Amino acid sequence: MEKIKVGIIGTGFIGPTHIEAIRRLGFVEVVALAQSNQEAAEQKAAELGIPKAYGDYRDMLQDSDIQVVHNCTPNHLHFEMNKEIIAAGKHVLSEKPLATSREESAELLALAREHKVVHGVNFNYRQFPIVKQLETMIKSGELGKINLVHGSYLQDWLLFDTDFNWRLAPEAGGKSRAVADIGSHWCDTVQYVTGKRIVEVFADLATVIPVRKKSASNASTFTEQKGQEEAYESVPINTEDYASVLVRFEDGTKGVFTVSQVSAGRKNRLSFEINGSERSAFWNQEEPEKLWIGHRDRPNEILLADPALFSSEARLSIHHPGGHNEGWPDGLKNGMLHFYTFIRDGKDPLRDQVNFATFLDGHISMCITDAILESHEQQKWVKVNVK
Ligand code: SOE
Repeated sequence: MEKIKVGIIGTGFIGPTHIEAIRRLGFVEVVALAQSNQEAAEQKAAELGIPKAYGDYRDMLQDSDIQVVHNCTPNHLHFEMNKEIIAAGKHVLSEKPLATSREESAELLALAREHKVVHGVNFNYRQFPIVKQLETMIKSGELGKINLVHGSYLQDWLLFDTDFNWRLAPEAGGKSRAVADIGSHWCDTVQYVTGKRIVEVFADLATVIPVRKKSASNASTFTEQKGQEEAYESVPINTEDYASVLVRFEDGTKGVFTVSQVSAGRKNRLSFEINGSERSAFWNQEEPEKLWIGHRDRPNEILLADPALFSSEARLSIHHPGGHNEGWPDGLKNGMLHFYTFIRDGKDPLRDQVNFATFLDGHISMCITDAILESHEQQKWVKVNVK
């Protein structure tokens, strides 16, 4: 059987992780990548062993060999590029957030449906094996009636004022940062696990570091900058480092979550606890193989594997940033597997059931993000308006 042929746009932190996950599937092959210029594209393609390199993604969209395109670019490019990918008749797997507003994500969902292309969003945490296990346990009533859902998604890679990345600037990252970047994962994962949608939010946001020092070099995600001898430019920051959000689910279940990118020691700690009438469950992405059920009576003290804390020799043997343990590549592979099996089996995106996050999930996520921003601005409960 012919392999499904894929093109990737963007090869920063996340693009290569898509390529690696796809390579773990036998029936899909990455045949091309696109970057902002021909030289960079050729260099990356040689490094990653990809046959074709495009200096302009629009040329790649004309390539009739390619059936599926992954959009792994910075957030502000998602909307326009996703539109063009769909218009070119390609199936699309987009990075989150799907767009930078709910108006844009609604347009993308409608367009993908109209063109009948398979559409996915990389909400990869719902693909962890144990998260799936918890979803089936809740569905079969093992936890009883779900009363409370609470947790957080904490990182520390933006803790120092010398930490800088494109996500900090609204022009590239969008008007929301921590909420859209990682709060979106938290909401998607708990909605998936509980099978309930978040319908109302009350939010409090903060920019803990209002001015940052931007160095001349362009730091990529999770790259440490502190200690480098460089000239810095002071840049005012208008996107949130932190948010706490009260949430109400469609059946009245209540919850709350905190997101932060300035929490020392927390690398990629997406965690949630679900309290049901019979049992509770707790999961923490940094210990992906453990699902806690029942009662927990003391805090963890764990030194997490983190390349930033390793010697330069040891660093060569660790392939993902701190907190991206064994389950992370597996979850990503599962997402690719479900997405590509759907395409390979010729299933209908308008009718057949999917087991990966689609543009509808990406749109719901944008609606929640917009409601959170509005709630913070107005200091009141705001309904999540999914149209
Ligand atoms: C940076 O905060 C980031 O890479 C997110 O953009 C990803 O979606 C998350 O999985 C890990 O952290």
